[in-house]
Amino acid sequence: MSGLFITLEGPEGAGKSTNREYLAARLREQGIDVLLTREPGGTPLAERVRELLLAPSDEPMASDTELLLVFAARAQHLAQVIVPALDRGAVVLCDRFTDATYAYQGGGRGLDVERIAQLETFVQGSLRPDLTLVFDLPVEVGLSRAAARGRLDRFEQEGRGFFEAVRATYLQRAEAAPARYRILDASQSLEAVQRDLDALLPQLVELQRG
Ligand code: Z5A
Repeated sequence: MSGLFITLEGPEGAGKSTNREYLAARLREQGIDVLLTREPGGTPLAERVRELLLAPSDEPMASDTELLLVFAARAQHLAQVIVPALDRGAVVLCDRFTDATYAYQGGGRGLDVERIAQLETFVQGSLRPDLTLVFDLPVEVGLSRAAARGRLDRFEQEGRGFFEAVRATYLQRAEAAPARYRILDASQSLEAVQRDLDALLPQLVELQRG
């Protein structure tokens, strides 16, 4: 695979969706082929799995069911979208990927990290992101941004402790493998976050050109 796989991560309301468009536009200005996608989702079938995962329901979803659905959607997304794009040499910008599984199902739900790692290898083989941008911000700031948008999804209905664990997991993973992660201060104004992304751009272009 000759492309570059970049993932965007962070807790609720961190600005990933807003900034992925910005980053894609900056990279395209450099003549780079960019594929913008997201998880859970990214293909029609995986988007249907996303609906199952996000819709509040009277029937509680077992944590193992949630974990397996996340990886089922990922297997489809990899086969249909991510791997072909990397094979043609594109930059794949993916809004959430397996770090989110470690953060939400591992940190938030308390599932065994070893089981997540086994599924990661089963579904992805040796494929891992080349670079992960973590949009970090205090939990209360992210939750208030998410709440301002209106109706809450199944994850957003969790309590504050869940999101503190999610945030802590992202930061621990970034600390454990600093070469793969860049932490951005997402509590700043949008203009300031985008200035930080601009500062990263030469590095991303260089990584892509190899
Ligand atoms: N999930 C999982 O459990 N396991 C997994 O393996 C995967 C995912 C892959 C996906 O939902 C859910 O799936 C997610 C984890 C779980 N949990 N939830 N919920 P999603 O993709 O819809 O949710 P999200 O990723 O958290 O999206 P989000 O809440 O929309 O956050 P965001 O994309 O980071 O933020 P945004 O939409 O760009 O911005 C939120 C609002 O803040 C918006 O009104 C912006 O205009 C505003 N904003 C953005 N940046 C700023 C700044 N800098 N200042 C002020 N206001 C800002």
